[in-house]
Amino acid sequence: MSVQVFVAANAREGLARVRAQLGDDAVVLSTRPHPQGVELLASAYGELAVPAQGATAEPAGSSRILAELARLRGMLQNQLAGFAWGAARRRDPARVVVMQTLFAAGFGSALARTLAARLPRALDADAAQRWLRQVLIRNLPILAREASPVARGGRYALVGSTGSGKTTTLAKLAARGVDAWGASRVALVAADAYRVGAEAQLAVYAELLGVSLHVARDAAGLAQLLPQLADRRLVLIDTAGHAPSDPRTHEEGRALDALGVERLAVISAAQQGAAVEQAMLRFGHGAATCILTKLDEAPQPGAALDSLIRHRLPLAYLTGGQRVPEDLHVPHAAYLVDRALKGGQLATPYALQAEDWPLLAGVEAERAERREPGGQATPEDARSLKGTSTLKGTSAA
Ligand SMILES: Nc1nc2c(ncn2[C@@H]2O[C@H](COP(=O)(O)OP(=O)(O)OP(=O)(O)O)[C@@H](O)[C@H]2O)c(=O)[nH]1
Ligand SMILES: [Mg+2]
Repeated sequence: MSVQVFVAANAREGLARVRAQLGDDAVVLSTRPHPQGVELLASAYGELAVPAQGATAEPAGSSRILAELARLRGMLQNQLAGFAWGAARRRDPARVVVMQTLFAAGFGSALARTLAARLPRALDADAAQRWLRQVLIRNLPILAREASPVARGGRYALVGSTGSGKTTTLAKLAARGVDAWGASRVALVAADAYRVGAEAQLAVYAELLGVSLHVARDAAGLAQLLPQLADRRLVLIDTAGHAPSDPRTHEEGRALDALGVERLAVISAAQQGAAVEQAMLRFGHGAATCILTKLDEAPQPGAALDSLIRHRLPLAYLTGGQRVPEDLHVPHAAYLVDRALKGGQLATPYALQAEDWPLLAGVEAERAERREPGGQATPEDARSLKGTSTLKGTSAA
């Protein structure tokens, strides 16, 4: 039997990886917390039969005992997971409903656990769902309309991962800016010196909108250009997309800060949770506000909402399509939360199945066991819980 080790941020991701690599009928032998989240030992179903025909070599005595111990440990953990799951469902069905709803909608485990722990006691499942919806709505940071970049005016650079929708969104914002301030008071700056055709893409929009287009090859060029645009109420700067891990992301952020240019983080909602989180860490920190793009392509925008809630980065706009300028919207918390929770009803191979829950409960039980007396969070919890300690409308139950 060949056993493979999978390390993932949470049990759901781990299970998805196990299934993707070993097939839907893969068998999870054991789980345990890991500094990066959770470690799963799994094997393909067909490989469970031991040993293969014709195999004659007996494993050495000590390794056979170790292998047997590992097998027993896995069995025991799965049994305990089943008990923990059954107990949690009997003891606290509403909390389980909250966790299930959030996981199904793509929210992450740190927020799901925090909210489940703060659910007021004695609520039935329906009341728990209503409470959850209200808490999410209250905690989703939405920028006030009068504080939006177009309403306030200023100098803004759109920053974000490659292809997140920066240039298209810039054109949509420019159209709003023309409505608010007039074409002569709006300027576009092409500062994407990397991508072939980036400037030409922006030139098309500038011509359509009747606004001026300027080019800045680097920070020095931008520093020279900005004083010439002092009479413009809205200056929108298109930057090159980078992968969040690219070191240029930090350098460019610092250069923009030094020039007094505010950053608008453009983050696609149509990505898996880990990618949203990475983009939020790299482009969201230090940004004035955030724009979520590609909502029309996001079956489960819960991950993006989770990241906004934890990082408390105010959301200024949403985009839900490629049309300029139509597909730019002012966000409404209730709409977004309802849309995210609806995403949980989708049947996809990535959704947790009924038989996966005991496994998750096992990981949770083991995590709880390692907490300090008095309910202190584990180091992993502490790292991933950033921002959730200030959740509004919840108190530890
Ligand atoms: N479905 C959908 N597509 C979008 C949305 N916003 C942008 N796009 C599309 O996404 C693709 C990339 O958009 P760009 O605006 O060029 O993205 P970018 O971030 O400027 O890309 P780089 O400059 O290459 O980093 C284009 O095909 C856009 O039409 C949106 O809200 N929904
Ligand atoms: Mg671009």
